[in-house]
Amino acid sequence: MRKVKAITIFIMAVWLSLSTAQAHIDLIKPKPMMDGYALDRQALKVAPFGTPFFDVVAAEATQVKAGSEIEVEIDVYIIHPGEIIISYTRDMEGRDVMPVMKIDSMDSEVVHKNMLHRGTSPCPEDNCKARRAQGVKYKTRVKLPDMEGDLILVVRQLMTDKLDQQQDGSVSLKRVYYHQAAKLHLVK
Ligand SMILES: [Cu+2]
Repeated sequence: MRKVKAITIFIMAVWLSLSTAQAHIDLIKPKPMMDGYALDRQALKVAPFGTPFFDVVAAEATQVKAGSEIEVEIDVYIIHPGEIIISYTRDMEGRDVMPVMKIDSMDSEVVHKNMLHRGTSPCPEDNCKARRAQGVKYKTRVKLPDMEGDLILVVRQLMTDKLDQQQDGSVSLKRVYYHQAAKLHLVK
């Protein structure tokens, strides 16, 4: 187990040093496990939580009422055309919310598991061109599942201008995502 973890961390370190794209969102509410500028703004590239080198199991959780509706607020500091998706998992490794990395064609729907919300990314002044922005907020309310215990709320930005058409017609989604997550503790 130890060896596997060491190898995973090594792969992540190499991967982080090679990737050039930086994070674009910052979850304001609820409080995220890792902020949107963490690790030189590289952290959010790492699926499913955007928390490399971070102990999700030991992380502090925000207490909320099971089955209640909470407000989610995201600061979008780099604009891209696309979507904001909010989902959840009870698996501290998030295996059931891993993103899809390939679709059959540009028309294929990107499916997300355990989804609580799906909306269009904000485009100030109807301009979705990729650019820096200030004070652009994405706010929504989501209804949490009616269950007790720890839950990870996952916020995902999907950038549709980063879809890569492949030779065979399929589309790679390797460059389209940012992830950020908050740990919640649900009580009755
Ligand atoms: Cu960008």
